[in-house]
Amino acid sequence: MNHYDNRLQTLIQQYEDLITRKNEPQYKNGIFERYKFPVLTAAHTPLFWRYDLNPKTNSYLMERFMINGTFNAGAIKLDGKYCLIARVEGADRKSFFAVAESPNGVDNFRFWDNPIDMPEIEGDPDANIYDMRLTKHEDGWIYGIFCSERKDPNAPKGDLSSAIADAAVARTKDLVTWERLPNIKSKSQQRNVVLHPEFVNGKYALYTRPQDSFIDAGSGGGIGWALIDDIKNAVITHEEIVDPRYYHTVKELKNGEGPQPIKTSKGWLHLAHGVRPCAAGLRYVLYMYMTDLHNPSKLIASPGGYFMAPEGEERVGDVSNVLFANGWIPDEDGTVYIYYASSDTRMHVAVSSIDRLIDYCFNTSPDGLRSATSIKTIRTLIDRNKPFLSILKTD
Ligand code: M1P
Repeated sequence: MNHYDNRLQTLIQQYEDLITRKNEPQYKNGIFERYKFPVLTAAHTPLFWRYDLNPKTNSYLMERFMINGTFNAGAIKLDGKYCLIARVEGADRKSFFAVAESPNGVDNFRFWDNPIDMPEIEGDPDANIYDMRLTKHEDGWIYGIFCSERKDPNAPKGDLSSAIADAAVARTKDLVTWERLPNIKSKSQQRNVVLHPEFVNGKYALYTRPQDSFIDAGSGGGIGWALIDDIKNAVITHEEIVDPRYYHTVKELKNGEGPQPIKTSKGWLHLAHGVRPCAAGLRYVLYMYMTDLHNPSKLIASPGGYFMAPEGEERVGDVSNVLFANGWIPDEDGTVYIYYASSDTRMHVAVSSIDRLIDYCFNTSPDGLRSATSIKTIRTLIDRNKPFLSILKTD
């Protein structure tokens, strides 16, 4: 076999081994089970996206389009398949969206043949698009709300970094063909905007994240809520804060809504990310909260601390010390597949259930904001455990 054929056989074998590798749950805290292997990495992207397979024009069989990472994926179950719309980032730093589907939600994710051809807005093209949240709305459409980034036209000469984040809207029925709607108009920059799946008072409702600049949430007080008259020309006129940021919490610096909330008999379940500053830079963790079933902007449970934080290899990547989630799938039997990205590099899955997540939200103490309140919480637990201590004895 010549060099080309040899390399091709190796690549095909490695690729199929990776895609078909069985994933395994890891049991730890009882709240969820993380799965051992990432569900999507750069190496999961099809060989025919990366290689020119013609031996005449690529005799060395080199990559012609390099992929840097696959992360921050929206998620939805469609026609019985677990679908992720991943943020695929090329070596050129540009992101685009692509669907990968799995028959069981935990492994065997395979990308569809073509990335999504997301329409641009005429006359105002995005420099970069990423982090789609998918909402199957009661109006019958599947909406994707994502960040549309462009260079700040008002940046001083020589400033090549200032950028503007807008919330972009597109809709589809099949994840293949997308209708792009105008970006959401807002007085501040917006990222991490999520469409609520139901009408509220006859209007579309958004979870928002007002921010002073591209990176800094600044005076934006946390995760907001806004009602929208017309999704085809969405304007945020009034925002109220649903889940505020606080000093010395996991969401001190900023927070952002994760996937579309899940409706349960006890209220709406929310997954979000919280960011705090530290000597190593920014630390992104996931946390949960719940809002009222009949008033989704009213906070009813706010468990303190993080729900998930980076562990092991999750800690390292392009932007290290980051967990970020914008996709989860509640199954018919109450199982919840939580898709999360680590360090802006790869996708993972953790599995829980609606019942366990509700239990977690209502039975984890809120952050008391002081060391003394944490001591009180643990002392209360120790006291309640006194009658049960004998069950921990091993002799
Ligand atoms: O690099 C970590 C994350 O930073 C941003 O998150 P936020 O909107 O909260 O600032 C986003 O760029 C996100 O994509 C990224 O994962």
